[in-house]
Amino acid sequence: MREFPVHPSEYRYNTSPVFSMGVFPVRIRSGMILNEVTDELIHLFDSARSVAVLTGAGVSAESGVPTFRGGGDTEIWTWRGKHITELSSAELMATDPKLVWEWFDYRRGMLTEVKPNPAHVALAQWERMFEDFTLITQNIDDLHRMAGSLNVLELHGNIWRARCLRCLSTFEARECPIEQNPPLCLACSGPARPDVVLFGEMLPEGIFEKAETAASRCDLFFVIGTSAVVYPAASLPIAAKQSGAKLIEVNAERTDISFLADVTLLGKAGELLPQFIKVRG
Ligand code: BJW
Ligand code: ZN
Repeated sequence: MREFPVHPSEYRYNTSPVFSMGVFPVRIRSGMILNEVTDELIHLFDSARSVAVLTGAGVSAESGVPTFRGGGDTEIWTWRGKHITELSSAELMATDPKLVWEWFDYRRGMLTEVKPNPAHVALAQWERMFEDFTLITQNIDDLHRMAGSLNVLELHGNIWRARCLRCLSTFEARECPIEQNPPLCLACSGPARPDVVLFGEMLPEGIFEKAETAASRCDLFFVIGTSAVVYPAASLPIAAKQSGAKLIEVNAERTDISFLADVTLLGKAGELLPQFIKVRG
């Protein structure tokens, strides 16, 4: 196990109310960086009453899904020399919706071969271990559900759904490649778009509020495989921490949120998450 100082707060013991009330009878120092799940962390996990998790592209990296901004030794999405902020943008949707469909068709093609990895599987198991458990994801790839997670708050939508631009109804659209660009709504035959949240667009109504409530209510919040630069998703670990939750980050490298985490677990999510539920020695 490697452990080294990263932040002055590491030298102080955390004295948050949650700790002093004795909910977690273990002492985790703020700002620790670890590269394996220690007995203390397992104890913290086992003692939690309410757990919330925010995942990002890194959780699917070991399934072979490229990330958006890299990190670890993962690939980054590239397509026709254009940047993600241009391709997945409200602006392109308004000016060239056919191109946006081509971009998502390409993405869907890659995803048809992809399966959940041990990180997704572990999170599906966690859901069954806690009475109060909320899985919030920025990912649109559906891999959490494929792994068996039952309740998933998809902040940025789902790549396998389409949304009608005329009547706004959403429907499952799994054909790949798409037969018609744009695909037509099953209810009103209007043109549909991918049911995902592009840059500059609002998140689906109610979903973020549910995520925020879970973040403010939980006593343990995990932020896993995200660079934590895209808002409002990146505000959730901050809200959790402000409400007194312990914050555990799991990432291949340090991120913008590491300074706030009680513990940053550096490594691959697929190797680290199963360690929380491994058979106790
Ligand atoms: C591993 C690993 C392994 C690798 N194990 N780890 C406040 C402040 C500043 C800006 C804003 C703000 N509020 C709003 C904004 C604007 C904007 C924004 O945040 N911009 C920032 C980039 C500056 N936000 C929005 O536009 C949002 N809408 C909004 O706020 O509406 C209100 C509004 C409307 C209009 C005007 C103003 C306000 C919407 C954001 C939607 C984001 N959509 C995307 C695309 C979805 C569709 C698609 O897939 O194409 O969502 S962008 C892209 O980034 C995608 C992701 O979900 C999202 C987050 O990325 P993520 O998951 O963090 O991935 P990476 O690649 O960045 O990180 C991977 C991490 O994994 C790395 O850290 C690696 O180290 C790690 N890793 N392998 C563990 N094996
Ligand atoms: Zn319609």
